[in-house]
This record gives sequence, structure tokens and C-alpha cells, in this order.
Amino acid sequence: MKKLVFALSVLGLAASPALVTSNAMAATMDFNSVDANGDGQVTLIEANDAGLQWTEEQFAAADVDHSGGLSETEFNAVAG
Ligand SMILES: [Ca+2]
Repeated sequence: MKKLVFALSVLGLAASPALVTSNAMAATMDFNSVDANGDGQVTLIEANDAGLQWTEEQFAAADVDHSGGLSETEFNAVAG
């Protein structure tokens, strides 16, 4: 039983930084490193893969021209 509690606490510690990443990481996130396929647009999938954890609503709000991807300007406006 002690082992189970220990395992759960380790998991809890490991998970907590991820919860803080959203805005703190976004502030230091480099566009080119988030733009995984290098097409000049950051998709919601790329943003989430990079750990930004944006919701569809947050992404849509950032996608000012509704192109379905964030340009570097759009990305930097919310994350730069
Ligand atoms: Ca766009």
C-alpha cells in the first residue's frame, strides 16, 4: 500500500508542471520550434504537441484571419 501511495505521489509531481505550462511556457515559446513541420503556420495540434494546451476556443481567438493556422505574428501576439 505504501508503494502505491508513493507511486501516486510521484505521478502527481510529474503531472503538476504540465498544468502550469500553458501560459508560462507560451511566453517563452519560439514560433519556429512550435511550427513542427515548418510551413509557417502553427496549428492547434502543433501548439498542443509543443505543450501549450490551448483549447479550440483559445486557438480560434488567436487565429485572427481564420486561416486555421497561426502566422508568426498571430502566434507572437498570444505567445511571444
Ligand atoms: Ca491565421
